[in-house]
Amino acid sequence: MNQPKRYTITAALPYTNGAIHIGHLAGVYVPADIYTRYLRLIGKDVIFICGSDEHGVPITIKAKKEGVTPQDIVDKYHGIIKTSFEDFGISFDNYSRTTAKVHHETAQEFFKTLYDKGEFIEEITEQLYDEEADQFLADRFVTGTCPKCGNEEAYGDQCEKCGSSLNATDLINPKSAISGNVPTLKETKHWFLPLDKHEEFLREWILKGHKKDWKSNVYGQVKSWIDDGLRPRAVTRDLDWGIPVPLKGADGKVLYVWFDAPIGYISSTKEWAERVGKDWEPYWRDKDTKLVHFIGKDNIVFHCIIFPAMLKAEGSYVLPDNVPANEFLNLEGNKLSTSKNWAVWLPEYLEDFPNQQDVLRYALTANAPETKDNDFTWKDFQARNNNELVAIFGNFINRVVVLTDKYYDGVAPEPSEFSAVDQETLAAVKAYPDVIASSIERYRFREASQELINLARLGNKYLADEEPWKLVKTDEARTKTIMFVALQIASALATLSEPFLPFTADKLKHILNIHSGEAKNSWTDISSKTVILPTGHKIGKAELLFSKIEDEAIQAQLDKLMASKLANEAANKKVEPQKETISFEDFSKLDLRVGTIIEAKKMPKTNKLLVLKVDTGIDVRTIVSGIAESFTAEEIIGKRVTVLVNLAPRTLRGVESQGMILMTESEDGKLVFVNPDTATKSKVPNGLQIS
Ligand code: B3M
Ligand code: ZN
Repeated sequence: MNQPKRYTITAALPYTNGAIHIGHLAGVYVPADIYTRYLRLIGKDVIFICGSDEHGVPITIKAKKEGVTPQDIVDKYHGIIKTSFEDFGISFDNYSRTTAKVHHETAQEFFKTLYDKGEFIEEITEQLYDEEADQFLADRFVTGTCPKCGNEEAYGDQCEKCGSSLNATDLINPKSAISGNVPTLKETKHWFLPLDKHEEFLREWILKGHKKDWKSNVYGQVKSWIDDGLRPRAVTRDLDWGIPVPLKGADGKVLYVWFDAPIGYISSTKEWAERVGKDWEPYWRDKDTKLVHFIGKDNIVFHCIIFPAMLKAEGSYVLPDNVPANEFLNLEGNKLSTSKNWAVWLPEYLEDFPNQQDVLRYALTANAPETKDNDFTWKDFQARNNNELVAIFGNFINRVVVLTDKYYDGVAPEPSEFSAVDQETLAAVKAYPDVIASSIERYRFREASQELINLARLGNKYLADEEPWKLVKTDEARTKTIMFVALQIASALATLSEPFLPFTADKLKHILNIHSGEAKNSWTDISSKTVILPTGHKIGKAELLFSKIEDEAIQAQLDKLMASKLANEAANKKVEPQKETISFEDFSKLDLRVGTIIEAKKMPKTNKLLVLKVDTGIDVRTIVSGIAESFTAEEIIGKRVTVLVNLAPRTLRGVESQGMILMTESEDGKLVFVNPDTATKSKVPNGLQIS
């Protein structure tokens, strides 16, 4: 595309069935915000569009679970999510919601246009049905095995493991998420978008058009779907929560959430235009508009195949120029999980780290899952803050401001002749806007954030090498020149850090007193202006930009995570139902003895079995026990254990086992020995001897 006239930047509409966590920020919203803030800083006409995705089965499931209406659920989480985005400086021009009237109208109009153009296949097909719940099963109302990758937790519309988009009837061994029953099949009418009809267009547009600047993880997924062959997909559902299908005879049917949600970008744009008195159409219908969708990898098929096919079929819209989807972020080695509460929720983060949004923005950007899944660890978070933001960025700024204040009462000094190092440094500063821009324009935000830190590193090194604090007594002219150069770097950081660290940039502009006037700079000013911060300019007082994060604060987060893991496991612990009742006669046949393990070694070629020599008090015998994953051979030698001695011998991997060591599970699910209190002779009624 030639130089775009304007940009429409969208970020995936978050489902309003829960708060948002660090994975959402890392995957979608911080990269989108960096890109948009940068475009604004270089003077582009750009809109940043998002909103809450308020339809879909997950919301109705949550409402049912909490005994409230879906509207209650979306009202609650729309507010929480919108506030989180504001708190973290995600600078949308408009954040709407798909229950808004403008969206219902826009989505219904879009559907009607396609219907009137004959773009749908209208068909009565057999769909999965839950007789007990008396409702059709679609999307997350049904789970089963993915026919593509074998994932047993695939949903009716999508497999989150391989990303495939599915029709519910594709699932192997489907099970109703409502009653748990096996669904039956029942006829119902739906409208299908014939994706196969758009295959040639998609091939041409993506594969032959060879979206060279599309990320390889995105291009690869799309290519494999197209190569697998595209099929018609139902764009309506038999649900009571969603946007009614605008056709006669479609009572009780709503638009499929993934049909209506992407249209939410358009309706949110309309809402914005209405509010600011602008025309929305150029942002969606002018071929000189660059449309970019920021999403997570699980949304690729909807944004690269289905929505473009819809836009193409409708005929009046531009197509996305790029869809720079990120991979997933994990947390401390495990997949982020809302249901398992294995997450760092944004509201909670702010409680524990008040006013430190930029630290999280930076840590998530520096470690973003841009090309592969990546792991967020609290240790890395602490290191990014302490070793980079505090020790490099903050330390440099603090020294510049304190010394300028101390030597010149905060007034930028007049430099004398620049040394070769000064000239190299100033030249390097002027190159940074393009260096950082080059990474941002290629959606490489990790790389861009490191270039920003390199600029701070340059400043830190320059001061450390030039040591103005030593020269100030002997060479005033040189000291003034050094401080002048250092102030240029500090001022450049205030502008170039804004996309990444908006709160810090604002604070730094306040400290340097460059919010307005001659010293205020645009992105390109940093390269083009001879002087970025002029002599005579009076800066403000020093304030710390970042503060060190102590080990205790990190340990507290790790403890919190572990506590929520245990709580979740306890809450979801499946207690095995009691086995069938046995008679006392049966029970009295058991001969339990207290024995001592006198030898233990691993069974070759298996991870589960230990071969034990146990002194049962009757004899020393061999017992094979499946405890190798919970105990090492060394640690159990000498242990007193409860042994069922009259169990018929069994041969396991060629070793005869003559009895069984009794084990049970502790509260936290760990395997433990059934330990006798003390080794005393105690007669239990009817001769059950525990000795
Ligand atoms: N709400 C899925 C998600 O939150 C969906 C995105 C819609 S973007 C149009 O991952
Ligand atoms: Zn799959």
